[in-house]
Amino acid sequence: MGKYTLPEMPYAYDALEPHIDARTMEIHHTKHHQTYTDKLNAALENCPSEIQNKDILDILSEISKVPEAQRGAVNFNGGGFDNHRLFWNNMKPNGGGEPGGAIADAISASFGNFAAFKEKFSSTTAVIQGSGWGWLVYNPTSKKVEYKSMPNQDSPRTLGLIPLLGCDVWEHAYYLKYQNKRPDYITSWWNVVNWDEVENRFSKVK
Ligand code: MN3
Repeated sequence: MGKYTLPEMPYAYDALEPHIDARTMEIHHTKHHQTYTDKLNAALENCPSEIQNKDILDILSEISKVPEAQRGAVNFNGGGFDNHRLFWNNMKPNGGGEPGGAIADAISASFGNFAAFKEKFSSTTAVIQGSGWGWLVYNPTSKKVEYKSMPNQDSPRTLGLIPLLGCDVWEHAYYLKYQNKRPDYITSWWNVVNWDEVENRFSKVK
């Protein structure tokens, strides 16, 4: 039994239909997320105890402290473990729409208005080469929310950024329903965004 276990889904696999199909959600959770979890545990078993005893969020934010032999595996699988648990929770059935409150004000301050943010997020995430994620992050240095594309499973935390909203654009996230049409998946994904969760994350970092 490793340190980390696969988090439970906060809703049923078919709850995000028709935007994200049940089969994709089931494979994504039970196969992909499970594999990141298992491989994170395996990589940590080969790390010194001072690494093993830290929380994965602290490990990711100080990834250079992981011994070089394990750093790649911890970065990839630790990022995959954390990114996906954020992803499940930053979606919900009957989501979408526009945020309110402080996160809405922060988005307008950084991007001009919500429509401009949505356009920037969608168009930039659509053209990520290969596999990766589009993120709305909080930058503690600038004290602003920003857009950030990340390759593979690299966590925004490894750059000192706090992830607020992530869109997984690995093909495994959409290929069964959307095939090569990543922009169509992203357009549909906005309908399941859980803005309450994004606002909740933002409230903790300010
Ligand atoms: Mn994924």
